[in-house]
Amino acid sequence: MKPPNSPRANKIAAVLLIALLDGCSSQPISKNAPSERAYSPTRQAPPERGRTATPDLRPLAEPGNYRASSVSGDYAGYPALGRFIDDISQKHGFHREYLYGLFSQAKRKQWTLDYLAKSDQAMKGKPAKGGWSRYRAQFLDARHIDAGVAFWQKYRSSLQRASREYGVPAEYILGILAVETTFGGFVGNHRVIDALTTLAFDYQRRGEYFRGELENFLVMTRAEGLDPGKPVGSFAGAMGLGQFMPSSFLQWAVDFNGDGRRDLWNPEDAIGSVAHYFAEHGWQAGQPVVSAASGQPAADLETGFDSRYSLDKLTDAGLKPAESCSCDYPLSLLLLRHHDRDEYRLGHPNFYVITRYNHSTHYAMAVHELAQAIKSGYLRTAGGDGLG
Ligand SMILES: [Ca+2]
Repeated sequence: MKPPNSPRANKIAAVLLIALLDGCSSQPISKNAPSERAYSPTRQAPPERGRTATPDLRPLAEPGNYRASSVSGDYAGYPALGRFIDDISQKHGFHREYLYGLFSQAKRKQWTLDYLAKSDQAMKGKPAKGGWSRYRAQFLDARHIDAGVAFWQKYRSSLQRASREYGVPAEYILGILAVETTFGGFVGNHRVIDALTTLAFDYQRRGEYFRGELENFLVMTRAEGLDPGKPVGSFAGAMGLGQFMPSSFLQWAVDFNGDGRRDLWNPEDAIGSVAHYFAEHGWQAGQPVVSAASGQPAADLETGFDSRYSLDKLTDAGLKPAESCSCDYPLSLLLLRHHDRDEYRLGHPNFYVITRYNHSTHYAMAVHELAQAIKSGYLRTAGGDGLG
């Protein structure tokens, strides 16, 4: 584990995680703190079946060797956890003894709580001057771009198939995987059970959201035959190359390599899952993402990925699109603050789709710019073979 006070890790994590924490409950992703190696979950032999404690339908085995008559350890005596266990054992048919045993091993991550308390405070207020320059510099570099080109070469056929089936260009799938984990180089090193239990029961501001994710995590691990004590991810519980939260896994992960499992740590499944996520959130094939604009808009115009203006309104306010646009849909006005100037751009509906992955203008802009840079690099190495 890298030191949790690593400045770079903190900076990135702050921006990305707070976007998650402020987002709606469908938001899938958070940036992890870096890990030293990727986790590859291994499927366990299912434990024996046939327990007869209750006569209801319990077709799924409970992976991992967990059993206790009450919760001990860090989470002993948490009434909210007791209610949670009651709820999900009724709702999903988990044995209480299994959950008591599992949560007896869950660790309360004080570092995460301290870190979030500081980050919540630091993220208040308007974007700072130079904010975009600093954020961009963390991702738009040779390390991310070269890794993207190499990943494209290695998984060319899967990327081609995902683009064809879901209508999402390969470079945007790669942009996500680059920003999230540098293509699996940093998939997180926090046990997901610890991360989610801590945030579910000790982080009041988003406790309800994380209790939902904890429930989904238990449903996911049981369905996949994974010991819930094993997977690691970000300190918010996001997993795999694309940093899917458990709710996103259940809704949008796909088995893209056809081995019968949805595996967030498998590059091909990650490619298909990201493309599927974009398609389901309204990606429009062949449509623009961001366009440049010149001029200085009136000061009272709100900016950000969730602002919505007609092209006429923006033109009246003093902005000139760099290219002609027959945009008959709302555009968002994006403010990017460099060290020495402010820049405005126009976000098209596909830009908004990227923010469904992480509710942040900077995040989506970094994905877009990395997508373009990786595509240019790939085309150069392809020697004129074209995309695919
Ligand atoms: Ca698979």
